[in-house]
Amino acid sequence: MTNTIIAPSDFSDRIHPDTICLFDVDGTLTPARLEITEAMEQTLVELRKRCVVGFVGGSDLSKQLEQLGPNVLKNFDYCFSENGLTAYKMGVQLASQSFIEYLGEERYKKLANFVLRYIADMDIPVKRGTFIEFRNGMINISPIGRNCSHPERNEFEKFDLVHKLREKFVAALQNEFPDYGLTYSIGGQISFDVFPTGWDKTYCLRHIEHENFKTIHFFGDKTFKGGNDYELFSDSRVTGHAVTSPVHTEQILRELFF
Ligand code: M1P
Repeated sequence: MTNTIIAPSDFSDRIHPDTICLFDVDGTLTPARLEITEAMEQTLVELRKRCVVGFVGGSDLSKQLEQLGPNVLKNFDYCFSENGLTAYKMGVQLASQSFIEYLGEERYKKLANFVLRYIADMDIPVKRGTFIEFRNGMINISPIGRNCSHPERNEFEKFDLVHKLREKFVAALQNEFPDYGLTYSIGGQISFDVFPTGWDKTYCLRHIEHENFKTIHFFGDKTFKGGNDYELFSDSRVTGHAVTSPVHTEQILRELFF
């Protein structure tokens, strides 16, 4: 891939073809793990007449299809799932790397065994299923289990705020696997993501650097240090916008583009 010369795309149908807006999903385009509103959908349709539009989420594509709708690959110019480790441009999948290729089966097995033992010893009010979700570019670890209900997820989040279960879990992993070169990112309510250091949301910029966009806007709600939007928000190539809700995102878009 490194020697391939990729020509910039023609986005000349846009008012600002050299501007791209990238959006985090949970808390920025939609409420956490919930669906996009019609108003936001309409805003994005109008925005796409003005500039190039993409999302960059920590979740995998299946969750983004639930939240952003079944036509997500058509409705966005760029779809970056798992921080861009699964990437689509105009509906066509782009080449990427994988977590298991990076780590190798043996090292992954040790990590998974440690995680499952750690969770088995955790005393929390509710445990459900899918404690490790294996994705292309990362794994996602959840002490309660990913298939808990929505009320259970909200309860876990409150419980974790008090007991700092995820923070302690991450510290234990850092201590156990100091040489694995992994980053642990608490981006949502019930889990944390684990990926090779550098494969945070800035990874998605690798897919667009040849386009030579003059302005790259990024909107995210977890832009504080330690949040999973922090690295992209503070990247020197990016104009970052910290938002507090999807409504806030729309408000900033109106000020910038409409
Ligand atoms: O997009 C933020 C996070 O959303 C989910 O987190 P949780 O289920 O804990 O709320 C996950 O898909 C996670 O990978 C992602 O970073």
